[in-house]
Amino acid sequence: MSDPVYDASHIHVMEGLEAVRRRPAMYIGSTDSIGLHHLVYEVVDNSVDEALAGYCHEIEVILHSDGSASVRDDGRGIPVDIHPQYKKPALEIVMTVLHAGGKFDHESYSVSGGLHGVGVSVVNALSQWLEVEVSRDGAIYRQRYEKGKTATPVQEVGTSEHSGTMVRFKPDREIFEETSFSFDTLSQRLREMAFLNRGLRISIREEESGKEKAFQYEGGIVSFIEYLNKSKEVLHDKPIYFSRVRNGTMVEVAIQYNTSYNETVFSFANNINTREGGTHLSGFRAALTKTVNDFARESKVLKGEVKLSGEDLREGLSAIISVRLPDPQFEGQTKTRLGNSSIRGIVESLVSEGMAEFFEENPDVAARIVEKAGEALRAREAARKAKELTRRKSALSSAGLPGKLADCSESDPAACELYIVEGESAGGSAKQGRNRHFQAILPLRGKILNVERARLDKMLKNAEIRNLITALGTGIGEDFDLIKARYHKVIIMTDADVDGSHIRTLLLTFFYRYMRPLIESGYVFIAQPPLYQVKKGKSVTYAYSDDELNRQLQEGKATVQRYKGLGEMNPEQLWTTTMNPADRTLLKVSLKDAIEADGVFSVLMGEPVEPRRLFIEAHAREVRNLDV
Ligand code: 0RA
Repeated sequence: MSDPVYDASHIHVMEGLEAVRRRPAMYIGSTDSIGLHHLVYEVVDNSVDEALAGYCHEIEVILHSDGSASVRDDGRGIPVDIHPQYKKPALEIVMTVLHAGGKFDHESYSVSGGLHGVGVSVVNALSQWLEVEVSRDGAIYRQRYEKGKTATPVQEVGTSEHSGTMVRFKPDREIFEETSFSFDTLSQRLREMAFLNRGLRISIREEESGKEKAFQYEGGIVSFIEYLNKSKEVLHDKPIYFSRVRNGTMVEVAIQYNTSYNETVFSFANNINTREGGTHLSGFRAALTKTVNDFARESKVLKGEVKLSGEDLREGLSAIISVRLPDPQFEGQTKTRLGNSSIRGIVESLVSEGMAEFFEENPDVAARIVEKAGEALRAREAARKAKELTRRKSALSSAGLPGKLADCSESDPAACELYIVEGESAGGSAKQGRNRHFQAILPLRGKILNVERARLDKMLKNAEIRNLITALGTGIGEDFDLIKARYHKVIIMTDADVDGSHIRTLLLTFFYRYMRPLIESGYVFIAQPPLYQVKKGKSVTYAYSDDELNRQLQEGKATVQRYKGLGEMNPEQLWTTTMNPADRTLLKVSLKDAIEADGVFSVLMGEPVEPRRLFIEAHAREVRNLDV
């Protein structure tokens, strides 16, 4: 230890990791729950790199009861031989020197990085303790560190016929505001990793709860697309797939159109989800538009000189774009936009080639995509005209309210309520029973259009929808203006049967898709009409659930009438049970998570019947806590 060169480098090493502890956010983004989970991703990324090099086939993550997490892989194992420059085992260098985490041979195709890729030494620096176990060359080696500092030397502790690396660490409470790992958050990311790395098996287990999951997809990103489209009706059974390499950049693409009108596109660069897009995504879009237009022109599927726009091609598009490149530059607010400018051209050219080849071999699929995009083009054109028309109409007529609307006399929207009532007869009772000072009634005839399946142009042709839009006064979509809302309570009142719940879902879907701020502002409610009338002699009470009915029946002899619909109640009963603010119950519709809700609506309202039925069955008993 008298070698001064060694001592100098030793001091340098310690300074490096001290810097990480002083400013952790510089290395992992934050010290909240998000930063905490990055620790696991960082270690997993290193194992995934080993898989990309072709040596690792399985990664196992365990959340231990003591608050530590371990990541085990069956790769080559981190080398343990003495590093000539540092005169220490390579393992110790990898764990304690900043940015020494990568492979020493730089030609290797190391692709993780970017957001993470800071090196496993950063995880070490931010851990109360970290233990690593390497199986290599017939032996097992172990080393322990505390707050990034070597606690024990590399020791040979046994023999093994296998190779691999196991890293176990406990995040330091002095650094992190939050130190408990979320099984679900990690599962989500690990599943994504498994999709992006075909064949790689990644499992996760939580000791405390016994929960475990394993992900392995022989189809890679093709399986990813199938997963995204599982509750959708697809336009072509076999996803479009290709993978091509140029100038050290690999591009892998999977595309499958579905019959919905929404777009689901995920792009990745070196396994990092580039939520803000970037050059690879714009190259992909340019290529998609170009090849589909080329095919449309040459095959004459579309007549005349039609030019499909990128927007036309987005309807019903599900796609995964995964690129791997040597030196990714991440930009943007959350450092999730790929900035390398040379990638745009490479991706555009490779995707054009891949798509053209696929279209040549599958002209029927290409034709279906062109037809769908052609429909989108026509619908967009029609919607533009229809919107202009409704705009002009409302500008002309000053009153212009639908004839079916029984409006209230109060003019302050904050005090006004609009009841949307299923059926003309219930609508009639509601009109008579209401307090006309602040309660307005809009009866709806039968089922309104299924807005999830209908495009804007078709929707605007539907009289019930137009009445609803005019009555609310806000406009829709990008024209929506909350200030113009004529009522601050919009109450859906439907029968307590299957049709009623269907109409309620249709209305909620409409609000969610075209008037989302109305839900976000807490303006949308669901009325709770009683299910039963209970008569005991002269006294009449109502039961709003089976439990309530049973309770009331235990208290004495009674005759029970089951309400099959709102129409069976007279105006006064409707007022007493469902509309009188003094006694009624209203459920407020809330929007917990837009993405989750999006999924719920696709499941509920998309074409395929099976997933929809399952959802309704599973949630039918939870209507009282309905969260959209
Ligand atoms: C440096 C060099 C080699 C492998 C690794 C690091 C390596 C690192 C990690 C981190 C987690 N799992 C890992 N597996 C391997 C190549 C060693 C060789 O050439 O044999």
